[in-house]
Amino acid sequence: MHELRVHPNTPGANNGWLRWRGCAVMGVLNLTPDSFSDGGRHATVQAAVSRALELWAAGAAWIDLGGESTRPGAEPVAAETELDRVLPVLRELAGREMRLSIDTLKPEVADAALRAGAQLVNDVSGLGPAMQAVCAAHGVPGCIGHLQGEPRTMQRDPQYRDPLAEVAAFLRARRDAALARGVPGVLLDPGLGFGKRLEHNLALLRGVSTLATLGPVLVGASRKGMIGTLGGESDPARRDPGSVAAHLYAARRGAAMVRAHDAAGHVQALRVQAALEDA
Ligand code: HH2
Repeated sequence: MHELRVHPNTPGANNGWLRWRGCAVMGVLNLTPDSFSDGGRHATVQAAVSRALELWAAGAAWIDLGGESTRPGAEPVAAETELDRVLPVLRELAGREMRLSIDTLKPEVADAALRAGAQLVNDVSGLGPAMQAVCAAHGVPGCIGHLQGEPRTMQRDPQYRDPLAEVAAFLRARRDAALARGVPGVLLDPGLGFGKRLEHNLALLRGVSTLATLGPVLVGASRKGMIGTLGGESDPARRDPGSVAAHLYAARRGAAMVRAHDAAGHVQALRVQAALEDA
């Protein structure tokens, strides 16, 4: 059983807690022109809303909306640009009994998105003090992602002595700081591909059970370079089967949630795996 303390108004919450069995799916909804696998796919509010409804109907536990690509080499965008992409969609989705997450590095974007109806902050740069303050003020949980460096340059020469130990120490320290500051709950994400070479990503995936001793773990391998390398597929949009394989592995090691573009495929695969393990 996994649990996350959330705002009491979050759909499905019981006395301010979400509890779930097995591994849940966070569906990706990129509202960017340049995301590495689905940039420009949801360019109108109508297209984005209908994709969100599709992800939710497929069984996603959260819909993760993002207005800035964090792919390796991506240039940062202004907060206003990000908000122009995200807010109209959030406003359409708010009040529909869906759980909505805002994927952003910027506290001001998170703040505006939470006002517009999001109930979780997903920060791949680690939920630092300013982001913790936003989460605490709104009474919402945050996802703490580990990132070495910054998106523009993070894949140039990442270095670790012991990736699992270093990422675990970071996540533990940030978890403690966030909870002490009044953030109600946290998800812990090793940040696959965020300043990591293949060997680092593999060490972290193999170490999910260690990370899971620290709290609910979210794993995001969907369509990333490691899937392309391991699976021999250069087109990111064709990496869903390999993404499912990596995420099933993480789920067996205790991941509480996986972040996926193909939410329907992941929900189906996780259901079959759970049924086989229960049998
Ligand atoms: N990966 C991406 C974006 N957000 N959030 C979490 N918590 N964990 C991840 O691994 C993660 C994330 C990158 O994927 P995507 O959103 O598809 O691409 P882009 O950054 O190009 O928009």
